Amino acid sequence: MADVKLNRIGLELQPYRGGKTTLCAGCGHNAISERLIEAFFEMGIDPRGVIKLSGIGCSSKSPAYFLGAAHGFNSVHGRMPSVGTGATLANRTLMAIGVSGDGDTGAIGIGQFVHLMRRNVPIVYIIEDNGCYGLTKGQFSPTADVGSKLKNGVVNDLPPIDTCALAIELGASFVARSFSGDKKQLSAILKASLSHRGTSMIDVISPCVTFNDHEGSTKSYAYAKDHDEPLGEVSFVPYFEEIAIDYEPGTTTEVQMHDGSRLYLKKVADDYDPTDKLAALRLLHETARRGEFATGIIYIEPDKDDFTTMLNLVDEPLATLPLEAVRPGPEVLDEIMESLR
Ligand SMILES: Cc1ncc(C[n+]2csc(CCOP(=O)(O)OP(=O)(O)O)c2C)c(N)n1
Ligand code: SF4
Ligand SMILES: [Mg+2]
Repeated sequence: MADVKLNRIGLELQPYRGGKTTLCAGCGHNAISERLIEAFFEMGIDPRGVIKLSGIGCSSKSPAYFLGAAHGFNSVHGRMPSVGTGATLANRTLMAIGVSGDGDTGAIGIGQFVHLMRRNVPIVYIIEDNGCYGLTKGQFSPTADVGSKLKNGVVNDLPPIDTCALAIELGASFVARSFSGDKKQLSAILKASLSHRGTSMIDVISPCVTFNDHEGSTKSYAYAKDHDEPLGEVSFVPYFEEIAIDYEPGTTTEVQMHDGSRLYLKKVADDYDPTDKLAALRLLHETARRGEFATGIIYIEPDKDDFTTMLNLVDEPLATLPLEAVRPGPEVLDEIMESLR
């Protein structure tokens, strides 16, 4: 019998896989599921300690196709952030991963998205961004660019929402953009996001091959390939690996993650500092003005307190606290009332 490959916690790949995909062959969302399977397996994260969350859309169906052994909650359209916030507060030991679409996040769910970002809730929040409502046959979504064309020739004349700029502005502490066709970059970003404490917001350009992959679309494979401006190479070294990265001083930014992992961001043209909020926003505006999109880790604030820390939650999950601890009884209420006199 051939040797089965086990990861560092002794698990096979199988519990990291999910059901067979029902999405269209070639859909960018399938490639993202593949990268997630690899990232969780290689990071040695036990899927039984993970909760997958989503809203509604083709993208929101994809948690069914990875990490079959994890917990899952496929919520209502645009409502995944509040369900995710509740889950992470009720059980802070769970690792939360949310998958949404550009419609699910940018349209019906924008209010919920905004509050998730400003709270820095500990969750990896992925937007599978195809610039359209794939599940309902390809109408423009709020991330569609001005001038982008539908298959039937209709041109979008509304300005797009840049979810990365919004997330940075609002307080997310790890913000990245990638492309479903860039295996290496997406893998490194996903692994780094799994080491981050706080909100990791990752917008992944993920072409809809059925409704938005034609000429004139700015979310097609061809357009994404030609207009992707990587910020430089992203290398991630998890805390359990001892790899020395050789680099010329001044060419690479090293970021220490809170679990001891290290992130190396190789600079391209000019000195880009991913910890500088204003520089990150400027970069997003400048690239968008040129019709390009920057990919890589755009902003990172590794030491920012996450929502559970801000709330000073007890270590034991609220969900398993004994009744005496969560229902202190009338005498405690009387005492509080007395102290307020
Ligand atoms: C309350 C509500 N309104 C509208 C819909 C119809 N609907 C289903 S999916 C969807 C948009 C999905 O787009 P997106 O989030 O970008 O996901 P994609 O299918 O493109 O991956 C809409 C409008 C719905 N299911 N529920
Ligand atoms: S309709 Fe588009 S987004 Fe939905 S599964 Fe097919 S290719 Fe993917
Ligand atoms: Mg979409």
